[in-house]
Amino acid sequence: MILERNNMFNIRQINDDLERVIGPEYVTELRNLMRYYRLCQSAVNEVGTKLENLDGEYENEYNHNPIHHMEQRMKSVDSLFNKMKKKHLPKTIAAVENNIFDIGGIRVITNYISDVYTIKENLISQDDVTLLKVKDYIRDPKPSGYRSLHLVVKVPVFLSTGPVETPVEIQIRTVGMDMWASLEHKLRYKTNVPSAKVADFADRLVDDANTIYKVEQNLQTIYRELSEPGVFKNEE
Ligand code: 0O2
Repeated sequence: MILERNNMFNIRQINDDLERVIGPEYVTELRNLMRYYRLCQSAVNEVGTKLENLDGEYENEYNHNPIHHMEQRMKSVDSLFNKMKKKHLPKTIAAVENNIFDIGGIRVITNYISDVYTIKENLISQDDVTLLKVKDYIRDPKPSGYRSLHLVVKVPVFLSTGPVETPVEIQIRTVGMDMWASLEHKLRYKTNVPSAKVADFADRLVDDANTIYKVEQNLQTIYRELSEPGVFKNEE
């Protein structure tokens, strides 16, 4: 399993971006936001390690890797403040802590559909993991065709002053769902085509997402029939 670290914590970059967005005069707010970014980075590392351990355990016990690969990322300062603007929030640490839970994010790409739920159940059953939010876009896909299971969890980050419960967003989806999402994202945002033109293709994109889902269901059925019992605990 490969762990990719994208757009991770770069202290100077984050500091410069925060100064640019909220202004250097707000020294206390800057320091608090920097501290929060650091906490979120640590929380992402904690959850990443938990997921690596789970994958290793399944490999040992069942000769099966639920996780194909993982990507960790920190939300850019621009993306954070765009989201805050959309939600009409002030540029303060309190507003960030109370409303934004995806500064630290992990995307877990699984081999099979059922692995998505295996990962979820095994992770949230751990004593130091608190589940804050679940959005199941696999059982209930978005109108775009997007499928993924989104969780927000809190884990303790241990500082000299004691543990600080810190949120991490986890997006869990299969290889096929991820392939569709990354290409659809590029089609939607990265082409210079007007969005009305992209909208003409919406039905085809939904059809493609459904086709990929059916293929993944078939592959899972074949794999289940070929593999030893216990591999898929959370059948779809
Ligand atoms: P980035 O920079 O990747 O983080 P919230 O207010 O936090 O509860 P949120 O985050 O606005 O809700 O909404 P949602 O839809 O639960 O999750 C947003 C993320 O899901 C997006 O991140 C995408 O990564 C992904 N996503 C949601 N819908 C689609 C879709 O139709 N197509 C694709 N390709 N991805 C989708 P961002 O916003 O891009 O930011």
